[in-house]
Amino acid sequence: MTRIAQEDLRRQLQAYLVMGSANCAADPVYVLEEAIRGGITMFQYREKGEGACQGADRLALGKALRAICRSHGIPFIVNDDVELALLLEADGVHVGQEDELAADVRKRIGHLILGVSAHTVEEVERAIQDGADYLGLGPIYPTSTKLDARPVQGLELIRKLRMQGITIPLVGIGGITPYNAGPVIEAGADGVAVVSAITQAAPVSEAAALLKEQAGARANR
Ligand code: TZP
Ligand code: MG
Repeated sequence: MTRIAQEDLRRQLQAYLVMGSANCAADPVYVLEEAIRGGITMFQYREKGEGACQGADRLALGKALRAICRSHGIPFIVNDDVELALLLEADGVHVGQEDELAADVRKRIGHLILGVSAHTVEEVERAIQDGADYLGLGPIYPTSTKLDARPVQGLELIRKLRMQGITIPLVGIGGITPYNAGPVIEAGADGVAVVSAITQAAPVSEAAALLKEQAGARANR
């Protein structure tokens, strides 16, 4: 197997839902199904925070969400945990700067998709060298979902990277909604990753459809 082509990944990153049970008021299985019905293009299982499942429950929920993604052809990415990703036959893993080193993760996952969170040009360059397929940049806007998030960085880093000719697929995250997603794509991101804008929305499918419309319309120009 070979690594995913950048152009395929750019399309898949357009409307990226990131969540676990702690983010959902409703059943996470229902939330994911509705988000897919609305048009999300990629999913990350991020089972973290107060009230998150552990052990067998974490695995069981992962299996259920993985099966839904597989049946709809939506890439399934696991946050932080390489072992869980391999167990669930995930399409990839996403790690932050405080997690297992990206270069080590790349060795363990072979051709699978590797996403890395980065906050500076140096972190971006290192992640690329380490074998990242895409980078998550943020928080773009204020967020209350991730309590230990770095300071808000706005759109400057995305613009700067593109100005420097860095072409790796990029996704913005943090405080993004259908109403402020446009400028993230205009700055040079390939997509937007969201937690609460979809998991806390009613109806979920409509929020997902609006997000996809915003990210997709501009990305396809
Ligand atoms: N990484 C940076 S901000 C963030 C993560 C996981 C949380 C994003 O959540 P929301 O609800 O979309 O602001
Ligand atoms: Mg992490």
